[in-house]
Amino acid sequence: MPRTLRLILGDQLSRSISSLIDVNIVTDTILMVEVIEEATYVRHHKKKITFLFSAMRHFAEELRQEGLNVVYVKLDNPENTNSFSGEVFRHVDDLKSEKVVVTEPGEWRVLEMMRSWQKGLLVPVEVREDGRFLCSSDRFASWAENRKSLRMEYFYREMRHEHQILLQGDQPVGGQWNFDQENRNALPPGIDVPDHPSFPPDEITDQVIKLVATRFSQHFGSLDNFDMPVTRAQALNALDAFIQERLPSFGQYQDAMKQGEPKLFHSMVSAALNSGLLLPLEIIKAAEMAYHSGHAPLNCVEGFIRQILGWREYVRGIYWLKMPDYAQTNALNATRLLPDFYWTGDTDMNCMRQVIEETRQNAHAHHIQRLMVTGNFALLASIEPAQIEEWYLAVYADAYEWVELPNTHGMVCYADGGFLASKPYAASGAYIDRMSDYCKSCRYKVKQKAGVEACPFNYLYWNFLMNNEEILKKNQRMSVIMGNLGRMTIMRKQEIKDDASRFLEALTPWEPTKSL
Ligand code: FAD
Ligand code: DLZ
Ligand code: SF4
Repeated sequence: MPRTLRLILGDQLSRSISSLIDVNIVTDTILMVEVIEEATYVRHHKKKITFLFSAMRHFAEELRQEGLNVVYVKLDNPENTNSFSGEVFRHVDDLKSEKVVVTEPGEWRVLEMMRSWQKGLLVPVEVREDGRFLCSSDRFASWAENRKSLRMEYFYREMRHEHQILLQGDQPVGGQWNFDQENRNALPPGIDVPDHPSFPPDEITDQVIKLVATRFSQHFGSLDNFDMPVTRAQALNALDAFIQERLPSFGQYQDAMKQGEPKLFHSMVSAALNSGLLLPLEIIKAAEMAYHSGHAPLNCVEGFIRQILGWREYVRGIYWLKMPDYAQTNALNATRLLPDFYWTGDTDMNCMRQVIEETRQNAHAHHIQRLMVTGNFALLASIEPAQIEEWYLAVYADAYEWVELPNTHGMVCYADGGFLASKPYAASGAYIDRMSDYCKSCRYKVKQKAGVEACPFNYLYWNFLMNNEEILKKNQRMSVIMGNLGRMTIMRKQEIKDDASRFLEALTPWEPTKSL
């Protein structure tokens, strides 16, 4: 057996990962490294780094308990070269490895890095497919081939068939594939949200918190009250609490937002899932079982499963199908610099302030907060895609480029010209008012359309449609709203433009050299 060096990245913390499948307890070494290059290529949230380093250290311990040889390089190890490449080369040399095995990464940048290793190493480098996903990149490419439109809904139906999820024969249970019409409610008064489970830091996490507080003090985010699950056992415990307590209400309140309740009925599994502590199929099966046992209704279970079996696999498929060119498109020619309040939270717009502050606290915001508050603003204000993408990649504990980029570039910015989303997710203040209670505590008036007191989302929305009229009027799904724009008087259009320029020109752009 060749002496094999098996590199495990921070988002590959699964015992069943392809790079470990044939691990030999005698000849092989598993290498895990904490490196500055990964922690700073965007300035990740302090809690994201803490979560990942702690989860990595716990995973390494579990492998050691199995008797496997693990070399774990901590960030403060003086010999640490602080990059994946540096550490692989150093350890191949030190350990006289005869082969390197790694599972493909979640970012194009790192795949390019891995591809370059073979040139510098005299031993073979094997990059294996990541079998944790339910649709391989090749399978997605064959689905996408010769299709005019790559709508998620059709992909999702094929995945339901392929993995035999919520099916009766070859038909969907309940007679429909999608129950979204039951899933768009605001939160009625008096609804209690069950407590989310909390996992206080152990000694390993405490050490990481100290390290991150010293080494990454300039990064965005609070380290207070860290309580994320950092082991597989804790992540399974968190999943179980979701299935028991929140899944039965997940569907109808999935799009709701409430001040002071950042997590609502969401699963909060994304950081554990994307780092490998949980696997997608086990989450899907647990939800499906809750339907079959009568514990949770179909609209909730189907809605939840669609997010993981549908959206999650779909955005990954798009990422690998379209990269690296995908990241370069800018269909709406958006060029504005990111306003500094994305980092400081210092804005009078209450919805933005709440979501940014919760993001600072938790390294998390739920989907509609990301899409229809911070994302909607970025779209309406024509923020350059790369600027807002960097923000999303840095601030969320679940963010890796394969999932962050299609959501931000495609869904939020419409920068791919409608490849992923059939129309821009643009909305005025009325949407945020309908789905949240933010507007009640805002200095702006959501019902007011013009002037300094008016909700900025209102005039920015129409200003966005005017600025992009030539492109958007070709979109069938925008025809009603573009018709309304067409009927607007010149005076009203001028009023919108004046309000929008006054507001946008007053924004302070973020200076990347500032500390956070
Ligand atoms: P739930 O609401 O409970 O949903 C369950 C799971 O479904 C999630 O954990 C996730 O794995 C999956 N899911 C749901 N929506 C999506 C989606 N649109 N794309 C992919 N998976 C989805 N999700 C990430 O995991 N990482 C990201 O970096 C990320 N960036 C985003 C950026 C933007 C601009 C937007 C609009 C969405 C982004 N999402 C991202 C999707 C979604 O917001 C998060 O998956 C979700 O908020 C995680 O919380 P949860 O686990 O409680 O999710
Ligand atoms: C996000 C991240 C951070 C902050 N640090 C590390 C690290 O020190 N070591 C590591 O192996 N992985 C880290 N990661 C996750 C990687 O960025 C991720 O594996 C790649 O982006 C590929 O998806
Ligand atoms: Fe946001 Fe406008 Fe509502 Fe204020 S009034 S919270 S800015 S939507």
